[in-house]
Amino acid sequence: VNGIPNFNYYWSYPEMEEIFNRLATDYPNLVKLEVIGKSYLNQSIYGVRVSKNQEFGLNPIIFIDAGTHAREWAGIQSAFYFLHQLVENSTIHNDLLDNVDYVFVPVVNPDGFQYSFTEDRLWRKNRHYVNYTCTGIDLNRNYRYMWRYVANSCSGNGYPGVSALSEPETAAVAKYMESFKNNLRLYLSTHTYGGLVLWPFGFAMDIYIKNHKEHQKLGEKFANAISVATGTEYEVGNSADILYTAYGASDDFAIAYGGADFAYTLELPGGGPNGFDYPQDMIHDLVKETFIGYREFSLFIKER
Ligand code: ING
Ligand code: ZN
Repeated sequence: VNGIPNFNYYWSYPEMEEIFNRLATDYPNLVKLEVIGKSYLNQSIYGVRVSKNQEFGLNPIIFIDAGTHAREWAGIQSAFYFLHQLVENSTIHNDLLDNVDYVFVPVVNPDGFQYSFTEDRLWRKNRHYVNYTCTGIDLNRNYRYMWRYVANSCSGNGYPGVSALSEPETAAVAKYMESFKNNLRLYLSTHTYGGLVLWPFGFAMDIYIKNHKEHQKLGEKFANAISVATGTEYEVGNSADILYTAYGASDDFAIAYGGADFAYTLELPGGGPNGFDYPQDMIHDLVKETFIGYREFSLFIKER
């Protein structure tokens, strides 16, 4: 079962859609596939729920998304591998499915992803046409908590849009996430690149989430497990402190509106000439490595 699907190359969006559908058909007792909304260009955005229970959400929920930013392909593969392992190797990973339910949104921004696949490898935002000079809203500046119209023109990479949740992609994820509010314990947003485990809040340098010590400790569990297994190092810390401040990011939203107790933005290691081009023949090792870290998150949620 390992190796199907093949993690040695970057999949196109149609290929991913095929895999979603196959997982749902092949594992009806484990997987529920739903279209949670449509992108600006009317593509389906998928939610994939994984649970051993027929009734979803009796257990604590881990919500994982990826592909918020178009060019961050390795993050998508990593979330996909986690999903694939839980479903297709469910016997081996039985411990991770006991008492924990999972929600995946593997590609938040399919329009941007496809554009980065075919037109501009380094595209980040969605494909919302704003005016003749400019296209695209940064979806990770468009969430509702502490959303600000920062003086950042639409041509910039961090353009937050005209209002919070103005974009169909963020609106879909927000609504979907809020539907799990009562049981959402951990939110993970997978990005690239930098080798960082970032915890909230991102909107200011001196405002930490109240359980920040626990965030730091759990983040270090992820980082240490990977470091011991492969030697890859992650830095763990507050996003504003160790990276930069950002208004309207999804992890802050997950805490403020999603009911999550824990939230992280993961920046997987960089690779290739521009950092976003993690070499295809190394993706399989990368996703196996990140799975070792995800496992720690699961065990923590399960045992707490
Ligand atoms: N990095 C994140 C970004 O949206 C981030 C980092 C997340 C900063 C949350 C602050 C808060 O800019 C990437 N690679 O997108
Ligand atoms: Zn990103």
